[in-house]
Amino acid sequence: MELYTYFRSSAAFRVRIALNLKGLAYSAHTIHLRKSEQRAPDYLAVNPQGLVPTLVVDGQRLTQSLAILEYLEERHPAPALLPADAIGRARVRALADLVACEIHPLNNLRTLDYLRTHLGQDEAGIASWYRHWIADGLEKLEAALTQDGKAGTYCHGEQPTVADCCLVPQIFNAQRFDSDLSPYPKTMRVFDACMKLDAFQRAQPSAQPDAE
Ligand SMILES: N[C@@H](CCC(=O)N[C@@H](CS)C(=O)NCC(=O)O)C(=O)O
Repeated sequence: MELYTYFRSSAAFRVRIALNLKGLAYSAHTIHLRKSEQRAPDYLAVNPQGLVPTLVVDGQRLTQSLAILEYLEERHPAPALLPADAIGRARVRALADLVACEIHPLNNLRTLDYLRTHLGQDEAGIASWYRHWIADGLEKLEAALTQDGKAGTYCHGEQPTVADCCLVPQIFNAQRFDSDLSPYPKTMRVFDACMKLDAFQRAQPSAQPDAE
């Protein structure tokens, strides 16, 4: 498998974690988002959305990190990253969506660039926007992790799931923008437990070949 990735991309980070947890080897093609390589014709021919990640499997190009995680789960079911029961799967997918659909798009590179270039925001304004949406989302994630007693060492019980694949990169983003994470003790306990695992360590930005 080939993964188009960028060290700081949290969506690519999700896929790197899942590949590592499942013990799947891949070769990395790095796309430098800050140099706008995602919009170069060569890469648009791979992924017309101009986003990372893209996973190439047997010549087929897969896009959208959550769809890629679902593909990996179907094709390589062990170790499972979704629970065995349907209610559990819905809970895990909801946690993953909370991060990937509610928090991440608001703080994506192109969103921040639009604030900067079209709406005249300076770096302080952008950081304020970023931290606002992190706090809004993590408050809801903390409530979701604590309210039903189904979180354990990880987001759902005692095995990492796709929810953890989404949570950990989001916390890295929050830390990069100096967000206050003290109001989210359960979330941070899960984050700390994940980061004890080799699969998460190897997937983190500083461990990537294009790390700066
Ligand atoms: N929903 C997409 C989001 C992908 C995405 O936004 N990737 C970011 C990096 S985390 C990107 O490529 N941004 C480039 C840009 O905004 O121009 C997914 O989950 O794969």
